[in-house]
Amino acid sequence: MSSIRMMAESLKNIPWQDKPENITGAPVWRYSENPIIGRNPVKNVARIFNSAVIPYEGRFIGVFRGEQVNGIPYIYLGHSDDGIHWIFDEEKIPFVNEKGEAFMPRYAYDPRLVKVEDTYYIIWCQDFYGAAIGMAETKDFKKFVRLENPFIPYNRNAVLFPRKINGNFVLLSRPSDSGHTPFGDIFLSESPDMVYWGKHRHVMGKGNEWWESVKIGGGAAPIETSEGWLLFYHGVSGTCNGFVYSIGGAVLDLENPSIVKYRCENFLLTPEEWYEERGFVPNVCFPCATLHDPDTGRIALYYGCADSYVGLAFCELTEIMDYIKENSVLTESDREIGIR
Ligand code: BMA
Repeated sequence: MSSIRMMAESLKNIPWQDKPENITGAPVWRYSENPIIGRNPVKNVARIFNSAVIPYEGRFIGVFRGEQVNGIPYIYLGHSDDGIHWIFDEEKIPFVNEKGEAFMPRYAYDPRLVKVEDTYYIIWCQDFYGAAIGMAETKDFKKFVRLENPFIPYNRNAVLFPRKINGNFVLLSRPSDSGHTPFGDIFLSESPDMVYWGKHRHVMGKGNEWWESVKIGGGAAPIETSEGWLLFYHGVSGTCNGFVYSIGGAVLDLENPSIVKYRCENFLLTPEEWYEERGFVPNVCFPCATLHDPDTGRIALYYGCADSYVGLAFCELTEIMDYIKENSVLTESDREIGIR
């Protein structure tokens, strides 16, 4: 076992269960009481899934994809004492523009939530003449200021790094089409101010392995470690019955994160439990956030299940990094800095 350090604030109250004896394959195990969020969780919302959480003032706060009973997805705020039991606001997050006027997206889904310095950023997918990236910032989870469309369509799965790199904000995204995109690589973009984005680089292409052979997309905000940025992402394969979404793991270079240092050829988690295999869209494990604690190396991974539920899984930093390294297979485009 190596001893790898995680650069993050301590999180003593991270949700946790010890690893069961019977784990084979990747060292990632599900919370025994999954799913942690079931159907009809709040008034007028049929399903909550693909959602992100963060520690806040000694408790937890999250942004949740709520599929309304009219079928339109929106983002709702949730609060929790333990990261497992959640209470949701009945109203959608009330986004405003910089003048303080209401500025609601037509729809919003797959939110991520990342703190950089003293600001929390919410990033999601919305309609901007097609599927595109939406963004807002908040400092207090009371006022949510939307930033005007940062990218042209079509794009999804935007994931912000939790600190600036070489003075710039850094964001992963997955250029796409406006439908059930049958392709997709992860790219990276930089910005000095979260308004203007450029220096786009290719990070990772869809994999050679079956489970990620159609497309991939960023998942949880990368975790900074002494060996590089640990990224949980989703990989999609095509079957005669539709797409299957699994969770993969990679490690990106700390200062040049468009370079992939390690990429696990095996999935870390794939649909196996009833709440992953059965639901509105079967066979989906869709990672969106982690909670993590540098003192213990514990990582709690939040993932959407079958477009119907939220699941929680656990792993330990050194163990998961060792597994990714031992099973790493890199392609030429992984090793490149991603400029052509
Ligand atoms: C993707 C996104 C996700 C969803 C997945 C499976 O394209 O829309 O929100 O979980 O499909 O349906």
